[in-house]
Amino acid sequence: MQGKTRLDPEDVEEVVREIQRSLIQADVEIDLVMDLSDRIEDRALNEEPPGGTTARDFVLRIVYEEMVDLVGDSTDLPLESQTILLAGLQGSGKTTTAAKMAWWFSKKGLRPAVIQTDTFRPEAYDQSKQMAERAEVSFYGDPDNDDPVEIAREGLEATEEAEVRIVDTAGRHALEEDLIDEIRAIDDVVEPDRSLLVMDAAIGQGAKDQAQRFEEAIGVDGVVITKLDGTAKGGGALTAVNETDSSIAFLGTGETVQDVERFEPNGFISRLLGMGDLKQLAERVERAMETTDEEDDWDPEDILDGQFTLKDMRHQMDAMNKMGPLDQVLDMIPGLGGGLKDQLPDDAMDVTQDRMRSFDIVMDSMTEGELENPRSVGASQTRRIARGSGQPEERVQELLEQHRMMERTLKQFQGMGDADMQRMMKRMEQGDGGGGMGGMGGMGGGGGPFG
Ligand SMILES: Nc1nc2c(ncn2[C@@H]2O[C@H](COP(=O)(O)OP(=O)(O)OP(=O)(O)O)[C@@H](O)[C@H]2O)c(=O)[nH]1
Ligand SMILES: [Mg+2]
Repeated sequence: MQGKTRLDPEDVEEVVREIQRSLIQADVEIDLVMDLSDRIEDRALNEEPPGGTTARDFVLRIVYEEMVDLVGDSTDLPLESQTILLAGLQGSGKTTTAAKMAWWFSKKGLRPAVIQTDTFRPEAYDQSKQMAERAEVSFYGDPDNDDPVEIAREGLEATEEAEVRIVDTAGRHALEEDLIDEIRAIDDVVEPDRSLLVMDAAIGQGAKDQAQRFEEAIGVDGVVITKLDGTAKGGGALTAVNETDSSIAFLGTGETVQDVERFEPNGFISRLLGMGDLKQLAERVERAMETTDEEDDWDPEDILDGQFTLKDMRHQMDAMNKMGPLDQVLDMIPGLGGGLKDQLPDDAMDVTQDRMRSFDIVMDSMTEGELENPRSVGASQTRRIARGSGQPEERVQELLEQHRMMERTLKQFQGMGDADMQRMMKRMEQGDGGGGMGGMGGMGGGGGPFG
């Protein structure tokens, strides 16, 4: 469609078919997919493109608007005192999500507490307590009490000083009547401001029944989709959103308490359609930068107008590490997700992380002057550094070569105006490979640590 100004039905049909394929692959329910494609087709063929818009832009906009309509906005979550009840199937990720959400609220400046009412699974108490510790939030549970309703009541009293109270419940199948009665009783005692249904991204067609029953029992205000770091795209959960007339609140993207994101339609849509997710990547970069040690006043901006030293490179490597496993980060880069990455051997990511660690060890054996001015490292210094760090000389050379490569990439960014930057991002987004790995130069050092 590129370059065309008029739409013909075959073009539209082809676009619609491609979207259908992506969505069905992402587990979106067929009915939802069909409704969506009808609407896209109808609008694309009957609406008048505004003057000056190309056919491609016009269709993209319709697709985007309809997708936003399908996935909805994120669940409204005011940053104020509130009680949140979590429900869901066994193993869907409730306990993990409780700690993650508590961590998230604490980062927003609120005092959270997790209340664990699972008396069903013996390990639940310890698991929950440990995760709350990791999230550095208050915790209430009572391993000696086997009445979840009583624990909930006592928990609310015990955590009175907390602002956001997150009540975790035992996993249950919505079709088991006694468990549904139990969560109803907890719901009555807790009187939550919102109840969230936690769902594994891999949930497929089962989502519908489950969602209906939980909706009847406690009323669902929002959905949390977990395990989006796996291969499942979470499209099944959209059925639950549709069924409960609710919205998505959070996304879980890993096992640690920080692996949580507030739902945001843009990123989720790109993920469903199999495009990279620039916005999310940007957020991760930002978060990683926030937690980077501030022991010396390192400013990433300096790199762009000054020298790029080994110290800068080390900071970049640290920041990359904090963003999470490299394969996850790569997944979010447009044009890489599912493409190039899949061609890498399975252990390629581990190897590169090992490599980054060994670079770190090498740098520990370098002098301040060498770190500031890596070009001063000659053959004799290389030998000394290798001996000092217990690494082979080739590793030291590799590090220096890596640094030169990153420096070269960064040179290209220097003097680049905002407009150029945006153009480059756009090109990456369109996935024509123009950016690809090289595009990472800005944050990771083009092609850099990935070998
Ligand atoms: N990779 C990944 N694993 C997750 C995520 N969320 C949870 N898990 C894992 O999934 C498993 C189940 O998570 P839990 O939080 O215990 O699930 P639950 O719903 O509390 O389980 P029950 O209390 O037994 O019903 C654990 O091994 C978690 O580490 C996620 O977003 N990504
Ligand atoms: Mg649990």
